[in-house]
Amino acid sequence: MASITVSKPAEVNGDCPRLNKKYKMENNKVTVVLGAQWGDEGKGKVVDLLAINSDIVCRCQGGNNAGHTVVVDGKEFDFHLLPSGIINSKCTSVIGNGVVIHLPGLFEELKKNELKGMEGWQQRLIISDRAHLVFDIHQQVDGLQEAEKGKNSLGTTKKGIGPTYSSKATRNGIRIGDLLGDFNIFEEKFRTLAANYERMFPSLEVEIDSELVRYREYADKIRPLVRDTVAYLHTEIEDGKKVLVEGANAAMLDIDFGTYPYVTSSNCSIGGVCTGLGLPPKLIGEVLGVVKAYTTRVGDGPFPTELHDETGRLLQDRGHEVGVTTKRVRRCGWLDLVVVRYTAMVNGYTSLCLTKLDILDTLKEIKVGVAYKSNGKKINYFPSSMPELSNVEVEYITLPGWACSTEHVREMGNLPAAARDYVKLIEDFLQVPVKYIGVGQGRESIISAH
Ligand code: 2SA
Ligand code: GDP
Ligand code: MG
Repeated sequence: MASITVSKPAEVNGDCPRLNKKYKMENNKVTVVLGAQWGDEGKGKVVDLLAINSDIVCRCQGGNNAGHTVVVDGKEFDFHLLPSGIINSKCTSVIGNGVVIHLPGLFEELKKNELKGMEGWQQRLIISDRAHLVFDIHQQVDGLQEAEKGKNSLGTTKKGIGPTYSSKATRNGIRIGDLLGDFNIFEEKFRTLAANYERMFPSLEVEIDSELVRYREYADKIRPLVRDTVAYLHTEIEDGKKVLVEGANAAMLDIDFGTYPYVTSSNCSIGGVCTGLGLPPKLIGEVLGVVKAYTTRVGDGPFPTELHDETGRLLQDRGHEVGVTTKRVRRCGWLDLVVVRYTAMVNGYTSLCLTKLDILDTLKEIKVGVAYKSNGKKINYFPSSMPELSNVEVEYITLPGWACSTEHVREMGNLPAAARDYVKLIEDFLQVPVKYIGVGQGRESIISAH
């Protein structure tokens, strides 16, 4: 019998130099920045820093619930829908298909930043035609749903995020592409959406006709910015362009892996990068987890290491822990490594950026949560049940503080020994290297640790 030789299907692994274009593309991987806790870890600052070596910065999920702060030369910018790379004049910014866009909010944000000196965004902002629109009705519904829940409310930002992703999932959503197509079809879809919501919430006030007039104007304003971002990104990656992805919110707010139902309505972990931009997993390169040196949470839901004492207030004051979007005071607590180990499992961080180390400068002792006990027994999983998570007992390690300023430190070797020990504990526990350490708000306030 003749023997058949089966050669190794190298092309399948993408490592076949014969397929030159594909080979090159798969060696140009995308860098991802993700929040490793409950948000507000300082992702904006990290993205601004990495944007220096990037050509394209993308948002892949969430909407203007996010609030990302960038401080350059003492000037503070806050971004909600715009990628934080937008202030870098050599970067193109992409708002991907997974993002939900409130057009009035987007134009307000652009105007506000123009007044702060941002120029030329028209040439470097690209918006996906597949992204869903957040209407004012969605925002009203968000508020009404929260009010209906009463004491069980989630503490949403009331930016319409949940209702818009609900419309997307029930296939009643309206996309940017619909707005730019036949306006009669858009109008019909909008009237259906409004009628559905009016049936569900009789107190809802929708000025349908004036809203349609307004959206006809938005269509003209947005048209030059819209394109198929999937094809765009793949072509650019193939051409060797460096792509950076800016996660919004954070893994513990992820609709699947977060503290459900006290979560946002998108996948804020690594999966959202693939679905929100149309990028296959093999194009994902470095995944940088942004970890605040303590923990904060804004909105409701369990928070095992929360501090209701003087130390909690100190973290809140020194860290200026106030919501960038809603101005709500953020709840504060010790660093919870059980949380970060869990999000590291889900996200596969290749390195970490530890932010706001300087906020701990005045503490004599610092605690770190390292294990949970549930019903008196140590557990090796992260509870999915909120009653269980609310009742876990946290085991802490206590470390001495460094009790001096780290604000002006720019090299790892110049950090006080106790601060280096703090960083080492985090690395050892998570088995992920800390690549950057934040010691202040400004772009320059960073230590490259490796
Ligand atoms: P939503 O509005 O439906 O996404 O709210 C659901 C939960 O997600 C939380 N969430 C956030 N948590 C931290 N930071 C966020 N961005 C803003 C900021 C928040 C602000 O940067 O400070 O200004 O309040 C953000 N966005 C959503 C939210 O609190 C709910 O718990
Ligand atoms: P994001 O949502 O993850 O981008 O974070 P936010 O912008 O909502 O909140 C982080 C806050 O901490 C902002 O005010 C930042 O300017 C600030 N920040 C970021 N990194 C540092 C740091 O290393 N030290 C200090 N003191 N502030 C920082
Ligand atoms: Mg934020």
